[in-house]
Amino acid sequence: MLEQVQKAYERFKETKTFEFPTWLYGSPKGKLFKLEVEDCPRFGNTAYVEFDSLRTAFLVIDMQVDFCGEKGYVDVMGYDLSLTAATIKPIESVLNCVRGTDIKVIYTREGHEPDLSDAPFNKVLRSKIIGDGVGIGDIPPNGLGRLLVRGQKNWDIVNELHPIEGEYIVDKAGKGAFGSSTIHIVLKNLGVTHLVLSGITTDVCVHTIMREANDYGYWCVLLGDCTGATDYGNYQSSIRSIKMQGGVFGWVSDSQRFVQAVNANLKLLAR
Ligand code: C5J
Repeated sequence: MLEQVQKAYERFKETKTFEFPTWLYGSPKGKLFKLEVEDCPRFGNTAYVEFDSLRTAFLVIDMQVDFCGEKGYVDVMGYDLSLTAATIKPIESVLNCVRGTDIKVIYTREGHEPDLSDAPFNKVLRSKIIGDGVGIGDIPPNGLGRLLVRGQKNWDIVNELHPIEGEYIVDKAGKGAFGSSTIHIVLKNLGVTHLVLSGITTDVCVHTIMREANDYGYWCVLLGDCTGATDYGNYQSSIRSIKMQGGVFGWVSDSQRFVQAVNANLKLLAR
């Protein structure tokens, strides 16, 4: 391990690139491409992460009406929806770009069984208190359905970003995904090593999943304009914390740089 780290370190000094580690994963199966990332390894510096397209997944985390639409869970809690809804357009632009390449698209959805048998009591109670009597499992006045309950309209992914054939959906009851969903086996079966993350909310589900994936050794890049929190300060500190310690949870880039990298290298590859 340390010999390989030394070699990769020497290469990084020459290229400013976290190269795809063929010693670990074998030869590339798709096409290699590089993405510019922010402030790495020190604040103010730029670096690149190299991906193998066939081992890359674009993760769209919890882009459900409940987190960015009217009469959803976040709306009922009284937060400013524009902060989470602002992510829809940039995510749409990335989806339009990766569809038609060999990059996989994986969605997650947070939600509970109708009988709430998979919901922690304290989670449901706290939601009822912050929602002034309307919490998880309840229908808000003139609402679309029961908050955060599977199968309800408000639990669905927003229309603009709806999955299409060939894309994967992972359901989870918690904020993270690795503890209690099929995500890990799906990623393993697909041979994914590198994740490009998007979705809401930055400081809750996105950060939890990024931290879990990072601990399992996935190479994680969060697209900063494709994620939002219920509080702008929390968004900012979540982004900053990823970049501490030389990238303690991975890297940060944005939709424009990612789309540019994909378009320059992968367009027109058959799925
Ligand atoms: C929250 C999520 N914020 N998807 N869930 O409760 O981040």
